[in-house]
Amino acid sequence: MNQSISIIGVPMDLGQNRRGVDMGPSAIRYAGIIERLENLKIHIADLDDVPVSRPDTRKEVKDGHLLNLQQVADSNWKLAEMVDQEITKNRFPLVLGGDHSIAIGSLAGAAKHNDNLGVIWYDAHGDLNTVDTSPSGNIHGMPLAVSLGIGEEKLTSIFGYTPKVKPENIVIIGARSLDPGEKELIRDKGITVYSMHEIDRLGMSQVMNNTISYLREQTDGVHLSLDLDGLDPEEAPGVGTPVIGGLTYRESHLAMEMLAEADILTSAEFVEVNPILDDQNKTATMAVGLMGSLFGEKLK
Ligand code: HAR
Ligand code: MN
Ligand code: MN
Ligand code: MN
Repeated sequence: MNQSISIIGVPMDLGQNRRGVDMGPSAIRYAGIIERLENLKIHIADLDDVPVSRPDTRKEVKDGHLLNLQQVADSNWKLAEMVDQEITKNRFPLVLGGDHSIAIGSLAGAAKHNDNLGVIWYDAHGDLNTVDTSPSGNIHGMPLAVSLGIGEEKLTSIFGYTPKVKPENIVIIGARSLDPGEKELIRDKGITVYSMHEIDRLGMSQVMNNTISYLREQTDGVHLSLDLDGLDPEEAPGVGTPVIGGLTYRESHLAMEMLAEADILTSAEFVEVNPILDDQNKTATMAVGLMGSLFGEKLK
């Protein structure tokens, strides 16, 4: 893996309606991400956070059904520019959220550098809603659809091109809460999904072996988008939309170690850490542990 990492914080909480997830990047820094990676002899540059406007907590700003559309679009455009710049400088972008709407900008910046960018979407959710299928109007439930070029034009057109990814280059891991419209899109587009059902049947080791060998064949770079709500809320309670029956820390840790060994990633993001809903920064600490493994920490 690239041994120069640029950390980009995105204090975004406008893609959903629970406050506090904008403090995710601070919580992850406070939990020691910089020191943890520096111990691995990785060169770290901690860049400034992407500017995000403050929500008006007294009233909802809705564009039709979409919450905070313009502000989410503006921040994602800036994030795309930063991710693009870091990759151009041959540095690995590690993006810290913030709610999952920021994957729109991460993928827009990263996919510019690949014809066939692979995406590992590690999440309880599919984030494949559009303005028509979304039950909530929350953009954090839409970034994967947006990156496929489906949905609101102000989002799909970010960074001046669309689509960013192809459906056959996506692997979703950990899904257990999919809306009807998302299931339909998964079927229509033939997107690979390892839901909790397949993970229980095959085991994480087999799931990761399949994912890695498939993406290695199929793609020319891979972005990991890890939503902490993919983990079980008993272990990782600091998330805005917890879903029971999730992945354990042990399974996730194994997945990160296997990705480190496979050396296929070209960018990554860790999202949805909400310290207000957390228990003593446990979820941010877990995120830091996972990133340590992802970047090559070994037990022996
Ligand atoms: N599917 C629901 C919606 O679109 C909930 C999405 C929850 N989202 C996230 N992203 N935390 O994974 O509103
Ligand atoms: Mn904010
Ligand atoms: Mn998500
Ligand atoms: Mn999620």
